[in-house]
Amino acid sequence: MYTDSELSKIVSMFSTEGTVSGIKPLGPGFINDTFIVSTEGGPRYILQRKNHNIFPDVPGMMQNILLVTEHIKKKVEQEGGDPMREAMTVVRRNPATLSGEERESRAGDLYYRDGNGNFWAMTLFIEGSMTYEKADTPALAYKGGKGIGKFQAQLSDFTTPLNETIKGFHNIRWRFTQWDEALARNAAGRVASLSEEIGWIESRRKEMLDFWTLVENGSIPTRVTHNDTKISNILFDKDGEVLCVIDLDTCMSSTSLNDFGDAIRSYTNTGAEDDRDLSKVSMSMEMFKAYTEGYLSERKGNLTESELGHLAFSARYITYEQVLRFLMDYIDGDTYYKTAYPEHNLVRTHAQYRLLQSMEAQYEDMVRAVRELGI
Ligand code: GN1
Ligand code: MG
Repeated sequence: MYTDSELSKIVSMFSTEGTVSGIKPLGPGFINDTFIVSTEGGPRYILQRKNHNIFPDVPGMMQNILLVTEHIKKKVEQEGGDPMREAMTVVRRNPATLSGEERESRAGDLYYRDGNGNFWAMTLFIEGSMTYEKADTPALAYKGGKGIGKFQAQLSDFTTPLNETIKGFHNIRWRFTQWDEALARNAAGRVASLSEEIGWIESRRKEMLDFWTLVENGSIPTRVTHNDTKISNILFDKDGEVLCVIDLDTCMSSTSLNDFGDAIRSYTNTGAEDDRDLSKVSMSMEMFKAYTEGYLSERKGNLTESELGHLAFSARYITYEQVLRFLMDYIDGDTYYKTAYPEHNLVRTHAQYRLLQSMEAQYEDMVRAVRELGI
């Protein structure tokens, strides 16, 4: 925990306008710590402690975010939009606070490293914006889908190679390597009590690897994607229109299917990601259709046959991967995700598994819906 005066000092490292009048925690992120900074006579800002245990190369990550946001801003300008509202703005360091070493280093003015070794970064807060934890109407799911479709379109001609901020993030082959190691390590001594849950993962190992082989052999293309498209990572305006996509920490080269699948995992869930009441958890076909329609309204003509043909499967893939990641973290003793109580990762595992089962049960309908909407 940081005291108010420590946080004020951190804020003073950045090029802010006005006089800082408050720094308050914001949002339920699982990885980073986020604060909103208010000023008198200036705008509001978002300050984040970037979790460097999870993102080993924060400078590389900040470089990605700068490049991507600058590219999107250019696109927004060309379309006559407002680049300050329809893209995130990275706030650089206050030049007067930069040491010679920071000045020389890669992306050195995009973050501040404090005395505890923690990395901090700042962006502008977009006034009049809001986020949702849940998509309550198909209209919102449609707009969310359109927002991610537009984001992918804006980045479709982005060619600068991006740093891989988390190794093998949605690469299930790499996830299985980590999984096998976690089982062998049995760090928290929980493996013996989890034979049923481990069976859920093992029984689907082959079909998931078969899918990923198509990415590895180039049948499914790789593009610049967001990779963490849950609804809370989108800013909407007061009328429910998408302003921009936020949380660009995992923006890198991957398949467009991962963005689609992760969004479906989030938008269509009738329950919460960590619902204890499994009877509330299922995939809403209505939300699936709405999101897909919004997404395809922006991307239809730009996806390959193989992408279109695997959209429905990608929802199963990412939800399966999420079951694996929550369970693996539980097996590891809860070292990755923030947890609110001791069994939290196990509860998340069960809730996401129920969602996966619901997708599997409705799979034929999902495939049919994509086909109809994709024509
Ligand atoms: C994390 O950072 P946040 O809270 O938006 C995670 C995602 C998971 C998600 C589950 C870098 O997202 O991959 O899908 O939690 N991000 C990272 O809610 O691991
Ligand atoms: Mg994130």
